[in-house]
Amino acid sequence: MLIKEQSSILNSEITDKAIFLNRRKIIKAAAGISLASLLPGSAHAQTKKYAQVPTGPYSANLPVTSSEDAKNYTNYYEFSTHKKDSTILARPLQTSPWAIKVEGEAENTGNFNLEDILKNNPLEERIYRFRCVEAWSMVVPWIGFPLAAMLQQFKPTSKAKFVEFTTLYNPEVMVGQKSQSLDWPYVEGLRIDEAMHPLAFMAAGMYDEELPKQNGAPLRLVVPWKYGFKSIKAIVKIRFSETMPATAWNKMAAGEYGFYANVNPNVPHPRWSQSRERILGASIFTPKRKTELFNGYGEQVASLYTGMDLKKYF
Ligand SMILES: Nc1nc2c(c(=O)[nH]1)N[C@H]1C(S)=C(S)[C@@H](COP(=O)(O)O)O[C@H]1N2
Ligand SMILES: [Mo]
Repeated sequence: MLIKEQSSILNSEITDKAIFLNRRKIIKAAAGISLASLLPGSAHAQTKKYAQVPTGPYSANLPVTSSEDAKNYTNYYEFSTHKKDSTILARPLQTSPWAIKVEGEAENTGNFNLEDILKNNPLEERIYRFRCVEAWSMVVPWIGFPLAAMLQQFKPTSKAKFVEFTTLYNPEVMVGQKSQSLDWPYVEGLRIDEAMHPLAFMAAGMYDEELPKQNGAPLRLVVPWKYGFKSIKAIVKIRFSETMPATAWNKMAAGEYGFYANVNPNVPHPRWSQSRERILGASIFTPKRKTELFNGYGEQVASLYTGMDLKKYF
């Protein structure tokens, strides 16, 4: 009984925090406008680059993770397998200019400057839950645009059944690529209907600022209903294909990292039960959170997997 009461108190507190956050965003944006119009040019640098970006749909009803935690606890094997190291190791990475090569089953293929892609896709903020397969989770206010909007600009043909994404390969800078931790370059993929789902997102920023290098600058994928390893960083290539792409973690250990990788508390990973998650930044006294099927986005995405055995297609 006591436990039940406690969890209902927690829920109301969580909702209040979410409302508080949205209010704060509006107040902050209003403050940004009035300050910018009153102060001389030098003061503009004080305003965060993406402070005015409007908040889009699907905001998570959970407290947002502190930006310091999200920036300094990263998985980026191109630099290091240690979560705190990439913050410094990624600094030499040149993220501008940046081009993305589009290949395969599409009419509009070739090289695209990131600048042009950003011009063609209005930015919005998406406050999403994020769940790593290692059983920790966070809530991140991403800045970016729907993946579908960009993919449609490349005019995929009817043969495009999958989309493959590739990270930069440059072992001189990405020093982790000198080790064989993964088969480089990092590759991820989605079925075309997953890629076109309105929740699938391309992030160029977070916490109102440009994406930090260690979080995948200048452009990364965010697929909030799937384990974090699907959300590939520093994308240089997009390929539309008729067949399922071979993805980096799946090639490494197919029995551990499936192509679908939908968050699912009922399908344990060999080394991690997936039933609960540690909330990044929470005190050691905070109980672990119950993991939700599709990371809480079931209402939006479950229909993509109708008739599929999620234990088989994990
Ligand atoms: N290119 C690349 N993308 C990657 C990874 C990586 O090592 N290399 N790690 C993945 C994993 S396992 C997770 S959990 C998320 C972590 O994102 P974050 O470091 O911004 O929290 O990035 C994913 N994208
Ligand atoms: Mo992860």
